[in-house]
Amino acid sequence: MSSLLIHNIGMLVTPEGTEARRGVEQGKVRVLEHAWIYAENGEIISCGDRNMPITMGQKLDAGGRLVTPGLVDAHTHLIFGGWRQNELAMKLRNVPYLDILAAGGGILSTVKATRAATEDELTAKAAAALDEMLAFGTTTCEAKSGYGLEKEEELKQLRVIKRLNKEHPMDLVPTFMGAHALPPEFKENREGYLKLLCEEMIPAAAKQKLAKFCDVFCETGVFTAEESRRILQAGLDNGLTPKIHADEIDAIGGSQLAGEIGAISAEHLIVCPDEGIERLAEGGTVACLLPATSFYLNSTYAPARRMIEAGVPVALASDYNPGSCPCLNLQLVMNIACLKYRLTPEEVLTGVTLNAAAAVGMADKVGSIDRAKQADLVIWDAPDLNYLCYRLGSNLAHTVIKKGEICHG
Ligand code: IZC
Ligand code: ZN
Repeated sequence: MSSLLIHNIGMLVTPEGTEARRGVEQGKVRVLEHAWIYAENGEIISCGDRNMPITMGQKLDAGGRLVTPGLVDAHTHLIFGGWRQNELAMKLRNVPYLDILAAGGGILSTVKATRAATEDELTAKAAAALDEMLAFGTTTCEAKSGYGLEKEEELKQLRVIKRLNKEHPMDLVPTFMGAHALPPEFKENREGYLKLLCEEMIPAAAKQKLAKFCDVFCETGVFTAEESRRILQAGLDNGLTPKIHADEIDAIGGSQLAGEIGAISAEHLIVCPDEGIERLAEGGTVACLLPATSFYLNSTYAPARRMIEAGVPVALASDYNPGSCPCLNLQLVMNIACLKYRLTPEEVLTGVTLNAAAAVGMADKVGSIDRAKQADLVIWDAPDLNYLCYRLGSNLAHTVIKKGEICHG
């Protein structure tokens, strides 16, 4: 048996429970001062601010620092070849994201680079990104395919995710996103690609147990709400839980569809209409908001406060991808969520831990410092949660612990 006792914690802050927190509950967190956490075999046994257990196992002095659950990044496009730094000059000339895509750039240029890369190359590149994420305090992350856009190429990306989940300390949750764009081969044949997705690609990903979720980019010029419904229904028929990129640039019915089809999460929601918020609340869908993308696209910000007021659980994620958000730092996401969404530090913490875990179906295992959850923890170079949300641009992760083992710091 291995055990770990973290003592001399200045402040322990965590949401509680195994389900997403919504409404005023999103802002209620447990706070313990002068605290300790005891873990055995990678699992949290207890925590408190008195009666510290006496143990012969490993001891770690937190030096009076802040400790929170490990962060959960509920939305990443982790696996890709190449980069898109050439798009920066276009952005500065105000060329819109969707125009770059329509001209065969954007996602489609990453598709080219990803198809050209071997599984080993994609694995090495993504592993380096995961190292960086861990160093910033992320201990679980969702990862999407979506730069293959053909059966074998999408399965290749999903196999990389599976391999990294085994080989890297990070927990990865795989999402099939073959419906990320219409591949160039099907430019004149939308129906052909929809059939391929629904009848071959989704069943293959599900049968090979390479994906847990099915996601679709519901957007002007990409997939319509009706096409998205068909794709997500095919996912459901094959045992994949729906997720949806909705209302990122245009509101074309994605958030309404998310609530109606019972998606576990809806992503972006930058221009989500009131009716969409209502459907999300009714469907119990987590709003997975990506504030660093709004910053990077120089767009407006999702109506996060209205969502919380309407009882929609809000999660916050990085959207790490080579186009609209080449950023994997969730600390920066937390800063932007406070300043631009006007969320409180407590609401933000819940958004990057428990609600993010719920968005990827992992809230029974990670996302809070609760008995029987994984001992995924971050010791921060910060005295309290306010400080963590207030400092900008530094990496404040001092020690990152994954399943009771120190993996960074
Ligand atoms: O590669 O541009 N929005 N998908 C939907 C993305 C951004 C990723 C990309
Ligand atoms: Zn995305």
